[in-house]
Amino acid sequence: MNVFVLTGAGISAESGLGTFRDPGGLWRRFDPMRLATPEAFAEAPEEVHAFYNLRRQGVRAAVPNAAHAALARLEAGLTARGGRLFLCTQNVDDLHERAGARAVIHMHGELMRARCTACGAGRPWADDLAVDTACPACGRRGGMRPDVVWFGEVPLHLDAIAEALDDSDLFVAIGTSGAVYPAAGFVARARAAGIPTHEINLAPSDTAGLFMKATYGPATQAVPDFVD
Ligand code: BV8
Repeated sequence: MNVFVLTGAGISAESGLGTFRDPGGLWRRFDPMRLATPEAFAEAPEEVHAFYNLRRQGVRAAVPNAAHAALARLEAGLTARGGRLFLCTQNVDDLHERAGARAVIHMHGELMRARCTACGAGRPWADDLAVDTACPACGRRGGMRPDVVWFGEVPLHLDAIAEALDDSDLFVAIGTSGAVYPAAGFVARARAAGIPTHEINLAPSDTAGLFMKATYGPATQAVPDFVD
């Protein structure tokens, strides 16, 4: 059996990482257009670095929760039976990996990586970034950025995602508001292909009406219940 799981910030909420659109969420406190676009980085790189350095510290302090662990178990179980879990996350944290997931597709990039806009070199990065951070590959300063996908930038791995989605026997969305595209459009693509769809969330998402089944509750309870 091939299962496609899309996760969002809600799966990391109980690990202490903020979501984006819940009360007190990141995009409720900060303007994404001033912090999560290429234009914002060009205009105020230090402000953008400060925002992502703070979030990187939060990710380092966070620990994976029971929902991340349940998905790692699901991946191992499906693989052992000749099936597959395609774990696609909108999240830029590394909690799926730290919970033991082996193949995680980060369609919005990874906070624990940095990339040089001058030479394109990317690498794991756990430290703070600043405008004068020199690129370890080309040495230039002023070009190192968080290796995440900002608004207006093309998400990563879209071809592999589309292929896996079309080839899945079940589509599950976990902890996402269904507010950001193209990820929010995946459920419609699954339905059009006749693939069963299931939403696991704290509350109905913006695309709740497109799911055939739904389980509402905290991910640390709902996801293990679904998996085990
Ligand atoms: C694109 C990475 C073209 C960085 C993020 C105008 C100009 C340019 C683009 C657009 C535009 N208008 C619209 C667009 C498209 C835009 C978009 O969708 N905007 C929205 C806001 C309308 N999208 C883009 O720009 C994308 N690129 O379109 O390029 C293209 C596309 C395809 C092909 C070719 C070209 C790029 C989008 C990526 C932006 N990067 N983040 C960073 O993290 O800083 S967005 C950000 O939102 C995060 O990635 C986040 O993951 C994502 C989605 O949010 P959620 O994960 O769903 O989080 P949210 O807080 O919203 O919801 C949390 C949910 O969890 C809630 O439902 C809550 O109930 C639930 N929950 C809470 N606690 C729990 C829980 N559930 C369970 N248990 C709990 N305990």
